[in-house]
Amino acid sequence: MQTWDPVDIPRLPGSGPPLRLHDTSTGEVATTAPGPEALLYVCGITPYDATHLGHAATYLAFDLVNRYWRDRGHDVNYVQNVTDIDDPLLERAARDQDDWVVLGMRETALFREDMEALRVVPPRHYVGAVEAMGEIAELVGKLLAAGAAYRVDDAQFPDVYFDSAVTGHFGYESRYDEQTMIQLSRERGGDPDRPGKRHPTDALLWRTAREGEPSWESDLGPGRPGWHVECAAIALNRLGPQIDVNGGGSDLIFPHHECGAAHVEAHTGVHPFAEHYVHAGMIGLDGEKMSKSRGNLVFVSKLRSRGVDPNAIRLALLAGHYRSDRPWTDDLLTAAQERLGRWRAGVARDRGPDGAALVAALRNRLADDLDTPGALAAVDTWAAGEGDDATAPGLVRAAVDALLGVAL
Ligand code: 5CA
Ligand code: ZN
Repeated sequence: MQTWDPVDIPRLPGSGPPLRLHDTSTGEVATTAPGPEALLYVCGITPYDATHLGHAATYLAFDLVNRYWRDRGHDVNYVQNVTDIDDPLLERAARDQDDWVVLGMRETALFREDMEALRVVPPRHYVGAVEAMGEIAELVGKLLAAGAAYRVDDAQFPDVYFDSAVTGHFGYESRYDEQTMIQLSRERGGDPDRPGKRHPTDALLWRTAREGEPSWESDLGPGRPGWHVECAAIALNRLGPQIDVNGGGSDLIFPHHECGAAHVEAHTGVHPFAEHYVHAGMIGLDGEKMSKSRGNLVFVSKLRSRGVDPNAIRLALLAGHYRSDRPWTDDLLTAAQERLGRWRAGVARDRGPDGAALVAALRNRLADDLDTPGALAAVDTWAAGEGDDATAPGLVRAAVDALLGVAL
């Protein structure tokens, strides 16, 4: 798929400490240790509605990972999918008497615009499920052939399921107990109660064609893929059997990332699929998670159309720590606009406090599990301070741009 336009990233002198990130599978903050090429997979949108501030917050968190690794000199191979065929898309299209293809294309186009406006560095590979259909079906075929998958005993719809027991590690990523896993898969698109499955947590890999639903020809027979195997195939085929970071919002911890990792591991035999499973907290509105299904949304595009500076949206979302569930409020945006003004005034001066010290402080805060509240406070202090460093305003402008993605 076409991605969005790249962003210029200023080069800064020197570099900071290695990036430390929280890993859901251990519950600890640990040092990332990518090779010259850092491998990053972040789950993309299901394009049935516009980008809301929850999506934006999650993609901004991983944009900081991308930017920090680049600042450390890594070549970041960043892959993101688009779930351009799945039940929610079909349901929305049916509700609105829309064509699911047109709906998906329209919302993906709007997402690209939003990401570009927010100065998010685009992925190297931006891949839709539909365009990856062949490779997804191929992975399902291989899992079947290897005995890691099976068809349910259903004469009409012999759908293919993954046998979650085969890796011997199922549950390691989320660390949830079985009852929690079953409950979450029921809530998040799974079908733990379907008769004929070996285990309630076994995930759908290939859904045989149903009347009135889109389907694709394959060696498995006509059908369409389950959700997790889409990301498993897209990540595996572009990044290989082991990646540095697998990311998304915390609602993807289970079943999505648990199952996706298990699919890849069952195929490759390499464990763990990701060195770090990194999850962003949920942005809420009026006490509830912001979600398309609840409809309590604030859209990035709506704010943009009201003339809100996307740099202020960025700062508003980065004011909280990426892992904390936090509400969106109008006050947050007002505070971010004021902060942006103070920072702009700070870099418009002829001189200011020590610029190199601020760059070091910014890097240290970000390296510590993306401590953006600390990073923003460091810039606040610099902007409010007085000093004689004539190179500081230019350096601080470049550092805030390169590391935080905020254009002053
Ligand atoms: N297409 C799948 C992933 S393969 C999907 O979850 N799409 S989505 O459109 O529902 O969500 C896109 C990303 O935004 C996911 O990482 C999800 O965890 C994140 N997300 C959704 N709602 C929120 C929210 N309220 N706050 C923070 N992140 C959110
Ligand atoms: Zn995904």
